[in-house]
Amino acid sequence: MDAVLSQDGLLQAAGAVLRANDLGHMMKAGPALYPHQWSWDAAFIAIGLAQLDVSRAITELRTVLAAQWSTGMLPHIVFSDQTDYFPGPEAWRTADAPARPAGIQTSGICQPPVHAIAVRSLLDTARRAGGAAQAEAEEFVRESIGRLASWHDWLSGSRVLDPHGLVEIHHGWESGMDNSPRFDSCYAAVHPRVHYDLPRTDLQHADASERPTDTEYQRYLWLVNQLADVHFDDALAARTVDFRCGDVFLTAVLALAADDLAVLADDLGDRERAEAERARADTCRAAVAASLDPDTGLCRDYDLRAQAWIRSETIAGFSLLICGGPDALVTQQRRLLLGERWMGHRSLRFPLPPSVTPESPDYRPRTYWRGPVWPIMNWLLAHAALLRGDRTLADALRGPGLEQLAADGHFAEYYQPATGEPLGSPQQSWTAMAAIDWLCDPRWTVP
Ligand code: 2M8
Repeated sequence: MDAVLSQDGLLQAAGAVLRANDLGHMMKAGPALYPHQWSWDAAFIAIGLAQLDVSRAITELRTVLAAQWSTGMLPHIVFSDQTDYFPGPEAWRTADAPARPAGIQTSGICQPPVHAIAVRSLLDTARRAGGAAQAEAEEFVRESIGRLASWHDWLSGSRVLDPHGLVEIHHGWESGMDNSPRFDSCYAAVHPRVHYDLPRTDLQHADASERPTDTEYQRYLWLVNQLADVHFDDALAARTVDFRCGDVFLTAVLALAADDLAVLADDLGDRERAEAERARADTCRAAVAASLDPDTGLCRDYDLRAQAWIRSETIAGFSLLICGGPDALVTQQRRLLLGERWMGHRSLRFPLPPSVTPESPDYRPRTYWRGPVWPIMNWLLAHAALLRGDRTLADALRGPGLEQLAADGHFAEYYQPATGEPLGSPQQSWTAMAAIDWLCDPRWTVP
């Protein structure tokens, strides 16, 4: 499909992607490369899915929430019965973890907490539709608020050990931005003492130049095994695992999600929970603002093993534009994002932010989270801008974001910034969701 799609054509094609990836109770993140349910993908997908079918969107979130661990953690993968993905359930050894959910196969780590954002968005969409959809969504909010609250409590309680108040991660996969240069220094300290067989199923579906290397996968597996050895116990993991990073982006997402959970709690008349979530959002936001690098103007992650701030020029540096913060800092970040190192870079096919600035020595325009443009990031930045009332920035992301998707119709996982070449998994569910939400939700076009 190479002709530029009309908006109607784009919407039809995006709906077809989700129908094709649908396993009934969960959406595959991608048709071949990702045959299971990923946690933050599912939350994003539910936002777009609600525009088409509120009941199906609720099912998606129910599947995520049903896999919650007794600690409160939502695992990063809920496995389907498909077998062609590595590392699959046996590599995770979660059967030995006391906190795992009964009867459901999951991984043992988390991903960014987009879920309350999804539930609130779904509720808004259902209320616009009214009738049975609204009643079902309101019932779902009552049903899910406890699980969402314990998810957030777990993140703040068990994962904020970092003195700077950032949520701590124990694997790059927890960040969602697996091989981003954000984590190069943390991974440099990960020294596998075992050499693993790597059935790289991913390389059957994407070119090796677009994926992490074998050396990176050896480290990924080593960390999985270190965590499995302590049965994914958070306190033990913090003492033993080689990788400990205060994740500024995940912290910003938690702030945004806590704001939304506060709104949902208010809606149910649960003032205590609403106040707890607002306090959490404030704490997270303050930590994100405090991470700002005065030289680059970007937010920073913190390497807990080396006890050092990490300097890298990645899209996660714009975390203040995700969660909001002091006006002067938000204005400064906004200027930077629209400027010539990022959305205004001379090399870009579409004026959209690459995952790493092309000015960085770490920039790899075809390689996964090391350079390509990710439509889901464009959607998230646009969503956050709109919440802040910054329609100009939201439009600057949505307009070219839709053009990029209409130009090839592949709904790629990511795109080469300079050429617009679709990369990674085609027909990626969350990319389709971005198109659907941008085209269907009236908030994008009605002031
Ligand atoms: C990518 O991550 C998985 C591992 O979790 C992989 O490469 O196999 C990341 O982009 C992650 O953020 C995403 O949730 C997942 C599925 O889309 O793919």
